[in-house]
Amino acid sequence: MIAFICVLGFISGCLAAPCTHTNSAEHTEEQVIARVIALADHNNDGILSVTDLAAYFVINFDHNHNSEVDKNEFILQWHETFHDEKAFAEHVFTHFDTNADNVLNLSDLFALNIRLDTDGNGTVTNKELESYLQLIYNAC
Ligand SMILES: [Ca+2]
Ligand SMILES: [Ca+2]
Ligand SMILES: [Ca+2]
Repeated sequence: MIAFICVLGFISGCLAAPCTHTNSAEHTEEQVIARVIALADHNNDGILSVTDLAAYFVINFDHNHNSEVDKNEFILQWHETFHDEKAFAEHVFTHFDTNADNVLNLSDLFALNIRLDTDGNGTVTNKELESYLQLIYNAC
């Protein structure tokens, strides 16, 4: 399995940025992913709008209330909420920060929403978010 992931290294970042998923509360990847989805899908309707993503990832992660989430804010909050180690939280941040300016804000979430909508039907389901998060965890 690891060899398979590394074959995809150019896509997954396996060769470029090797890291491991270590969780201080010993939560599995599946448990963390389920928790992310439960928290992000605010009204629990199985659909993740940009508003849902912003309501969770910006409002809860923005510690200094400047309407965006810098890398340190994201790493601290992800680590605190999901107990993934900080190096792994940074790995997640680099996927969410679509324009790679080290800040997560609405423009990233709009781009992320399009990226998450893999069947292109205009809405993002919990299942689509789950698949994307699994890719991030597998790319680690
Ligand atoms: Ca902030
Ligand atoms: Ca950004
Ligand atoms: Ca979709």
